[in-house]
Amino acid sequence: MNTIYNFPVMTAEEAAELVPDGAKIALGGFTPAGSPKAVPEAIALRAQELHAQGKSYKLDVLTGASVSSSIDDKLAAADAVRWRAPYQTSRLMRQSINADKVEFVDMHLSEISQMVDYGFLGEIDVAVIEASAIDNRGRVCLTTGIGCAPTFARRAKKVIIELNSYHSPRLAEITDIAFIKPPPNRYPIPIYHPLDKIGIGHVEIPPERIAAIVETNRPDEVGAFGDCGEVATRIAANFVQFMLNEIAAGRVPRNFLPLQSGVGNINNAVLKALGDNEDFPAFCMFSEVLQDSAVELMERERITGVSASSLTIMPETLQHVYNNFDYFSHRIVLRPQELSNNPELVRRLGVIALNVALEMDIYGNVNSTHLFGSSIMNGIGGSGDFERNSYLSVFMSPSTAKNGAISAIVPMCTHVDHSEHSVKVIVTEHGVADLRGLSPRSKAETIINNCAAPEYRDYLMRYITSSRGGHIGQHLDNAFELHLNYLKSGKMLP
Ligand code: 0RQ
Repeated sequence: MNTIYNFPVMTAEEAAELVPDGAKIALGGFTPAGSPKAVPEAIALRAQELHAQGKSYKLDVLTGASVSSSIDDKLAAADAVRWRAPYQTSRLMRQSINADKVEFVDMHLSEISQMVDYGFLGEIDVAVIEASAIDNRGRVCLTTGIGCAPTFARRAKKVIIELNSYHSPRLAEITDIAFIKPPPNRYPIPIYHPLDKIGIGHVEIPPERIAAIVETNRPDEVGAFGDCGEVATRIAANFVQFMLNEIAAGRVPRNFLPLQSGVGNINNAVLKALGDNEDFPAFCMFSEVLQDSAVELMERERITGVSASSLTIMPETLQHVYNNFDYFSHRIVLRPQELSNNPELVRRLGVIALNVALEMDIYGNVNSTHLFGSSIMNGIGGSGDFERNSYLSVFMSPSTAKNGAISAIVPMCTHVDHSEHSVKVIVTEHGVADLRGLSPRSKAETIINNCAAPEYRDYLMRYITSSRGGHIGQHLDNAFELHLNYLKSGKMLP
């Protein structure tokens, strides 16, 4: 058998055989960035072969965040998953979860490492992590997504390493790995600026636990964003104007505050709009994902630096970063998600949190995860880590979905991820609802008048004026009338 520094080198298929039926596996990476690829694919194939022979084969799969959609797609298609946590973005995995074929646990991403450390999630049998380099003492440089890989590598009984020569080992220069001690010995985290580093650039794995090295050469599966679209551009313009007003009023410092931005077309449009508006100060980011638009804005010095858990950027953008590493290495820090999403840091650094909602109600509660109360979309991801603890928590959404047949603003959310107590600002293409200091009744009027689609405003206003009163006006008999209408007729308004 080939070896690298005495560690056995295997094919992905051979390594997959180290993962027995019923095992709990933990995959490194964060989003498609840095997620292992060859071994999970080989596991999916092996599951199909074993099932064809009438044998059982199902795993519990823990990750840091989402992984490449194709990985979750393949594992779901192979019916290889019994339990999955904490976040996913795959169409097939979502279908399996909603068909009750996979037990899914939707969790705050900042909590995964400590849940593993405290033993709340049981033992990890095998960790699979992607690395750009390894040495004879088991010191491993990770690639583009840090996520929970350091914790998984530390806690798993066996570790399989995908050694991916596609990536630059210089990534270690921007990687900052540190562990937080468990209570009662947990001290404040000494990060005072998003670019402060407090750890080391590699993960240390006891050599005897490295069960296999699988050599690969594969880019991350990060797809391109489409054109932002008119609605996202209008949402972004509304947000930028709101922030400029906040700065002018002295409620946000002139040099701005660190920004967290979720992933997707709307967030992309906001970053572009902030970057293009010369009235807006250059700013830094304390976020979980660094996406393509931030790279360009760093080069234009509109973004001064980014702390994140992953470089979720397209292969050509990543090559550009590698080719200009001396420039970017001073401007990017990649951390474990326990630090990138840490509530203590989010509160102390004064992060402005910018996330997207599926549905918002007139009293300011937000649903990011479950359609019609039941079907999961992706999961809460990191949105709760930031939103609950931020200086200003902002939720954005188009005012309608499905060509206007659905209003994103409803009397009562069918599922609540972010409550009215934490949500401060709502933005749609129609305007901004600033909810700070407003009573429930005033919140409802502001959200309806400023943010709801015009064709839904009368219905929503009637809902509050005809309610039975109390502190929060509700009708328990028709709070979900719009949803029921849609399920019956394909339209919320008759
Ligand atoms: O349906 O796919 O059939 O067209 O839901 O909607 O508008 O494309 O959603 O891609 O912007 O994601 C909240 C899911 C938004 C995401 C969510 C239908 C709509 C469409 C998807 P189709 P969009 P986006 C950073 C922080 C939680 C995690 C998070 C998310 C489909 O932002 O997962 O914030 N957030 N993480 O037509 C019924 C409604 C609907 C609706 C939309 N009200 N009712 N259907 N749709 N609104 C990332 C990490 O944590 C890593």
